[in-house]
Amino acid sequence: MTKRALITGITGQDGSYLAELLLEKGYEVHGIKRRASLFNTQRVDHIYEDPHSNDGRFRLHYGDLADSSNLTRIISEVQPEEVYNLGAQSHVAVSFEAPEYTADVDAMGTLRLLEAIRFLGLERRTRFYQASTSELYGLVQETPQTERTPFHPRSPYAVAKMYAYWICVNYREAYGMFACNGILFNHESPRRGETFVTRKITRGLSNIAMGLEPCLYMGNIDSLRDWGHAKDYVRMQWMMLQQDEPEDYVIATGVQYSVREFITWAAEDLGITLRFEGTGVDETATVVKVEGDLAPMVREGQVVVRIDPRYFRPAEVETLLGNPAKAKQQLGWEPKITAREMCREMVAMDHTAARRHALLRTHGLDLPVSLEG
Ligand code: NDP
Ligand code: GDR
Repeated sequence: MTKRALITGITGQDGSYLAELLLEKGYEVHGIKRRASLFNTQRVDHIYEDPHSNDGRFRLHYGDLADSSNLTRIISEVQPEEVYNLGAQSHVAVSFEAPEYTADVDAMGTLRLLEAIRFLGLERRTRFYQASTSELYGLVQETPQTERTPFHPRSPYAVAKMYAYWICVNYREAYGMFACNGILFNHESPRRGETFVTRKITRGLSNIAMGLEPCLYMGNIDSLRDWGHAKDYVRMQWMMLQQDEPEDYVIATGVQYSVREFITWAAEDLGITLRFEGTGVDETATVVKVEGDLAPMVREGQVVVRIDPRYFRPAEVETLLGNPAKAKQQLGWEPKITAREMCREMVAMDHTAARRHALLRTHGLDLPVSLEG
């Protein structure tokens, strides 16, 4: 029998990869998309099928995690065997600007979904995946972090996600729901949102390489992160819901790099060698060598990275490093793509886009370029 899955956040990075994976596995995939004034389905357009055709296994429903009657109606209509709650205001820096909205969507939104499942009498039938996060560890209590490391959230986003984590555990304990938390460390891809640090770097340096922007402005480049590839991580989201017992798992690579290292890699992939100089807000990265033909508009001596304190956060998570031993031992999960390989893939895509843009510009067809982050 065809299994039905419902994905919140299907238009996001993870939602799009998870939808592809579930379709490959033969699922009927339903997703919740928000109404927006512009199209926001670019990441899933390639798998969108005509909703009028009877065998279309991919369906989108308008909805919002802030709207419980809408969530209840969709779950009632779809009767999903699996719900993946990936929808969230997922930007940590933005959560300091919009803390109440972030709490409403990330914390209460999770409760609304769980309650809808319970209200409809599906709590023993519908399995639930919650997109938990390494941000829960915040001010880290031990390194590397495991499923047993205490939490100390450092942003309105992380605090909201902490509520979501515990309400998920609570519904498992109180109502016997098959509800799991995936405590996922940072994961990226060419589909990563443009204001997260890795994508900001690969896109920004690619634009600089093609002369579309003069300089990349960054926040805290000493931050250390455990970066994996989103494709590897969505596989684990599905695996968690196929087990006999619901449990929580840390998903990470177990390797850590700094934001500065990631900048160096992306530059390298464009044939640019950088020298970092100065400290704190005065730190810069200057070009010392350009090789190959990927960065025709870059010159030796050009400053391509500067620090802008606007991107510092009121409270920073300085270091994160996960220990994925439980996922490896119990589920046989291991990441296949390294952070270095992922950076190369992201640069390749962003460089192609920048080259196309530069070509349009030479023909007088210009598009705005934004390096906001
Ligand atoms: P994205 O920001 O790429 O996607 C977020 C998704 O949530 C988008 O589809 C967005 O819709 C949707 N969304 C936002 N607000 C609402 C709302 N009010 N109602 C319904 N949907 C909403 O995130 P990722 O794909 O990177 O992450 C997926 C989940 O995993 C998130 O919950 C995130 O917090 C969590 N996570 C992510 C990690 C990572 O490194 N990527 C690590 C750990 C956890 P729209 O397209 O319209 O904006
Ligand atoms: P993070 O990801 O906050 O870890 O949350 P992000 O890529 O935004 O930041 C990582 C680190 O880089 C530093 N940084 C900058 N970040 C951004 N966005 N822009 C900059 O210019 C910049 N300069 C330095 C940050 O300060 C930070 O230390 C992501 C999200 O996907 C969450 O939803 C998810 O839960 C966690 O990863 C795990």
